[in-house]
Amino acid sequence: MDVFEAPGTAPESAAATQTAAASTGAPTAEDEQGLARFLELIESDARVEPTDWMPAAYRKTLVRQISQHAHSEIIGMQPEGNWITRAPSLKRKAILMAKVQDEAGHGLYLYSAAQTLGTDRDTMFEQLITGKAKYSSIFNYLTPTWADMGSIGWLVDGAAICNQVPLCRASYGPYGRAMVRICKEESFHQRQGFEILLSLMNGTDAQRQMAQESVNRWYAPALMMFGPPDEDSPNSQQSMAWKIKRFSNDDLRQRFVDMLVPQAEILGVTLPDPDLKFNEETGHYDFGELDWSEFYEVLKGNGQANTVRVAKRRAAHENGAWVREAARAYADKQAAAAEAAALAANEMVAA
Ligand code: FAQ
Repeated sequence: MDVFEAPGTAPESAAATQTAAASTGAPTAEDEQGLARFLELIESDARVEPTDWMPAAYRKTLVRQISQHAHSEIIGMQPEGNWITRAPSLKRKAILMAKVQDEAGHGLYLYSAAQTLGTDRDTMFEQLITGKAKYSSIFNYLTPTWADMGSIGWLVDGAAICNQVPLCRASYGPYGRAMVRICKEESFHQRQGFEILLSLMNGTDAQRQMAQESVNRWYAPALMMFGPPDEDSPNSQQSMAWKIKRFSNDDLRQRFVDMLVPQAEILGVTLPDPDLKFNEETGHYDFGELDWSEFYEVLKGNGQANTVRVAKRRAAHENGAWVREAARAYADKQAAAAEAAALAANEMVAA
């Protein structure tokens, strides 16, 4: 095994080398010390911080996952943003606006965490608006009914919590710390979604039907948010060895299903899976096969809304150019004023 691979890594992902070492071909003494310290941090469940030595592949994996996560939050504002003007009451509108604003905030923490790894925000934005970057498959589904605001909160935020609570212990400090705040807000998001569905289920027949029809559409895509089955997940093993991910995609999916069943009973909705059944032996709910061809089609850009989601983000980015320019001009002006004041103060001292 190459010394620059973390324990348990697949040898074929030989990219686990520090940049400096890779450029000269041979690891330096500093790299070797850095690696030993890195492995110690991982093994002792301590945090890796931005100034610590880390393998280049660890850095790359983090940038990939954190930037995809940030993009998901930003694109994820659209399906619900679509309902802000049509929310059924002032109270619902205020809650939905607050939730969508939280998602913008999550995106910003996550972009900041990715920036600590040396990838600048403009590069990440560029990757998103040119369609090169991935974001969660779930946000390529449409939201034709108000009940979809309930399903997104209950199912999508519910899946996000199951996936993200373990990420609070991610080995990379800035990511884990960002996740703590994000998870607190996601818990509120999930409850508000549950409460929308509960209100509809306690309403008229038409409202109950609307809630059930929405759950029928969102259930399977929400289960796919955890990523492909473990045997088809190229990144899980390495990410778990590095303690970025703490559980496999299938383990988290199972937790999610186990969590949903009793909540669905309280709501009075039926989860759309005829194979869903409690297994006395395992103590978990067995569930039916998911249609993974749909997942891969969405990833390829052929989901219901891929084109419109990226186009909207690109337009928003371009329309906001003047704000970025104004902010930059203001910052330059402030910096010039501070420099002039410092110069004047120095001159006074010298006089
Ligand atoms: N969608 O080897 P793995 C939210 C890709 S929650 C699209 O298993 P990994 C809150 C994967 O990137 C949603 N692509 O990958 C909210 C990889 O491709 P790559 C965001 C997916 O990284 C709620 C390939 O498939 N949450 O935003 C998906 O070990 C409501 C092979 O997969 C996070 O991002 C997918 N669902 O595991 C906001 C959580 N799944 O990069 C608004 C952090 C997999 O090699 C409204 N991320 N792929 O080209 C993670 O935990 C992981 O990255 C996984 C994927 C679990 C998503």
